[in-house]
Amino acid sequence: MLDASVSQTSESDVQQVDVVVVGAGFAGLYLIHRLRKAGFTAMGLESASDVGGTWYWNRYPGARCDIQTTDYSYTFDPELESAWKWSEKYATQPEILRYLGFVADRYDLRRDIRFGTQVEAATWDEAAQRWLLTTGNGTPVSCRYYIMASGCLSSPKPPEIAGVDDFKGEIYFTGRWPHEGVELAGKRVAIIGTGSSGIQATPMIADQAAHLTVFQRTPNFAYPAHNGPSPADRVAMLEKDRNDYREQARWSLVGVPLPRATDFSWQLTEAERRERFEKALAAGDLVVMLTQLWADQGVDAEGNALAADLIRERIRSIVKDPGTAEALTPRDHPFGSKRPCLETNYFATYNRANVTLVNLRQEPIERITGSGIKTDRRTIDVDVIVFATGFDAMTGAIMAVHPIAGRGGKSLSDVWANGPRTYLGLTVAGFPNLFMITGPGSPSVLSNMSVSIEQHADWVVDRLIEMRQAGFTTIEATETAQAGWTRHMADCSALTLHRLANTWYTGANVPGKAQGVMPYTGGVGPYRTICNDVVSRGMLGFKLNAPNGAEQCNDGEIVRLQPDVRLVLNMLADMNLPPLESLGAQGARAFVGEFNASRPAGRPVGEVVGGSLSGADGPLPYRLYRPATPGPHPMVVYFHGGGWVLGDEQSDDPFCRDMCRRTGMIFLSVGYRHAPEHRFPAAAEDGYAALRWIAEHAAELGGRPGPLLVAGWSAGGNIAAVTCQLARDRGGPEIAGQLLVCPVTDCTFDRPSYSDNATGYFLTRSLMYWFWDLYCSPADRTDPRVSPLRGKLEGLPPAFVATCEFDPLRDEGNAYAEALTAAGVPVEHLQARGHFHSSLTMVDVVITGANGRIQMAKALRRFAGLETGQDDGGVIQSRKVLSAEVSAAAE
Ligand code: NA7
Repeated sequence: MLDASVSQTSESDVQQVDVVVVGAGFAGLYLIHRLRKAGFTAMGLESASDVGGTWYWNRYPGARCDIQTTDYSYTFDPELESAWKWSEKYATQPEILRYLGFVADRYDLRRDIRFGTQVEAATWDEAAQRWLLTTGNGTPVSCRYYIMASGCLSSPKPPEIAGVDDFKGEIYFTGRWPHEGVELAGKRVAIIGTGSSGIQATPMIADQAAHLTVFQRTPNFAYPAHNGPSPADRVAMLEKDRNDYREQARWSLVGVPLPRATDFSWQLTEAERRERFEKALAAGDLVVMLTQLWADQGVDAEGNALAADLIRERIRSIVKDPGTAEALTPRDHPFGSKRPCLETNYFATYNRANVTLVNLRQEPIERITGSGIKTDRRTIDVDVIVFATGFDAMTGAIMAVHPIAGRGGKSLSDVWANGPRTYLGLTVAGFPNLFMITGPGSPSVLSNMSVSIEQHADWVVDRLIEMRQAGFTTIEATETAQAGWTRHMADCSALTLHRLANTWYTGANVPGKAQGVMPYTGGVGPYRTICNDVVSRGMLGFKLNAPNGAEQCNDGEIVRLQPDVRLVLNMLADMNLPPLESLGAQGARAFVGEFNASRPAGRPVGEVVGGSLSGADGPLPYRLYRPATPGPHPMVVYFHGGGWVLGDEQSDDPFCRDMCRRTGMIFLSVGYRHAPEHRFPAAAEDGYAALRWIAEHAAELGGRPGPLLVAGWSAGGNIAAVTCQLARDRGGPEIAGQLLVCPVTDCTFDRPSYSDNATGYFLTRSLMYWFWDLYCSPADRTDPRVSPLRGKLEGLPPAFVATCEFDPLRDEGNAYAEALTAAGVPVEHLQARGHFHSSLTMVDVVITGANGRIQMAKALRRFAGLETGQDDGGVIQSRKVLSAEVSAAAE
């Protein structure tokens, strides 16, 4: 242990080191080890009297980790892995503390840690380009780099209940449990709070106390831990190939090597869903239940509700008193949006005669009195009150514990007054050489912490080594990079359901705290690739300075795509597909067919029927999607995408289903003729002929009398736009509105979107050249039947035009929307930020595209003179929830 009284170097009684690390928990210990190995002088400052971090403080009865020990371990040293054997599947607090002590001993870490030392202030010294720390114990410390490894759940929340000081009995906090233990036998005990700590402590306290009263504000989702030895299958997986197991964990969603479920809830029968649930229940594993049921459980309220119902059913089956069971049943937040808990006899504890539940939703606490707790209905006298009320999570230890003043004396508390802003969750603009481990903006608490901690620590120390080699001594995030990360965080959190709960993830548990999803919800693996990309792209978003005046700043945003678009494009890139245009028309069609077969099947609609209609030169196939609601329905004539060459009336099946459900309208997808067999103007003329035929047969197809609607995506958007012009010019039929999704509207390739997005976004410039060449000879290209932007635009039906930022067709779509507006056509224009050409049609793959379809469906309903308040035809409740909040995703 470092002696606080000994000044190592300085005449001015300031200790000089390269790096200070605050905290001696999982993160701090590993950092000190790595920094020392890398040749830096490192000092740990820790307020506790020994190592352990959260496991030093949280000694309440029943405290355990709820990530399996196979996964909750350091992985940086294979010898350490074989030197330590965990005794159980979930380690108890004392065992984890022993483990961390064992690690500290093994690498002799305590000698660089000053224990019993609170940092009182941290100030960036502009002249020295160093941090100056004053501490509550010993000399101040000057360091080049300051690393907060202070934990996410280390600053307990104050009780916030009046009268605490009046209480004559004993008061304990789960997060500050006395080391010598607490004697509860024969006492009347109250516990306030039913988060993980309350749920773990309750059965243990009930075993000891004369009577236990649990004060619950919000019931939590909890399922059994099944403590005991580590499951043989998990151990076998680890032992089979330890490196591979660890590597999989590093690239996984939450830091545990379990592939996510890929089937959607609606693809499974009720019996299959129940079987999966029972299996997950038997596994006794937080992560299994959160990721292995079905693909939509974490992103869609409907899929989530199916899982939540099964967990609720289990609570009812255990708790005998129906009133208590109902009070314990969580109903105000989606499953997984708030931290779920693993439990051991928790629900069964409420069947004991010495346990009572007080539902604070029905009788809130008014105050604590000398003898107990007074609700608005009664006073419950107790001898002991246990506060299991949680933490000022994620930012508490960084902001509230000591003032941090960065460049220009700016205080971090002020900078974060409206919520934390970081770059990668690791750094903050204006605070050079300050790093956070598992800070807000990193996956941290949504992951297996040990995996995230090692990744963060490695990333930081590797950067310090590289800077030393290059002669740089300061590093600071740029404002642009930080703003980009903040937006990416918001995009990610729109994808999951976390934002829908009042939880410490969002700061909602602390009165007055700024609200917002604080951890990065994009996943551990994607986060790791992003951190690596920052480095491979020349420290993108960081400014580096050297004492000799050298500066490097490669400014920019690391992720501009929507998070799911990024994943899809990365996946496609990993597949190393040959360019479609190199396959020939037949080859490309076969490829698209195969590709489509592997996508999620669309959701059920009322009916899907095929048929034949009359095209411009003979019969054409069609596919009709009918809503489940009673007809007749308004009809949308739909043209699929595929560059006039690929696809057919079935190829946009998920999109047609989704739009049929959202609009409550019939979608009739037309199998128009394709190039090169049938070149221009075959597709355009088929489009118009199909429209006429459908108008004539609308009644027998179940269509509502009156004008039709027309829609299309990509080349289909082109045909839809052209069809509207032809219908206007050729005397009908009447069209109530047009939906053009990423349409081709013009034959020139010189707009910026063609060069900005020439490659890398699936629809490439060279593919577009190929499509044009196969469909239309250069002489015909200015014909409005293929370049509708060049046609007359007055008198066209109202339009909804959607364009995507990373699409070669973006600018011609924008130009069409603008030209329509200039021609007096009512236009609604969606410019989808961060999206690519296929985003809006890749239903259930690009989840962030859903908001665009909500807007499209509203527009179609408005065109048809229907109510638009009903976002999605009353189909998918989650989409309604998302609609209000995801607007940023497709603004
Ligand atoms: P949590 O999960 O924040 O739980 C705290 C509990 O205390 C929760 O049930 C709160 O209800 C309740 N609480 C907080 N303040 C009050 C007041 N003023 N009155 C009544 N009830 C209150 O903390 P834990 O320590 O259990 O777990 C933290 C994490 O540690 C856990 O998620 C794991 O990651 C490990 P609320 O839900 O806010 O209505």
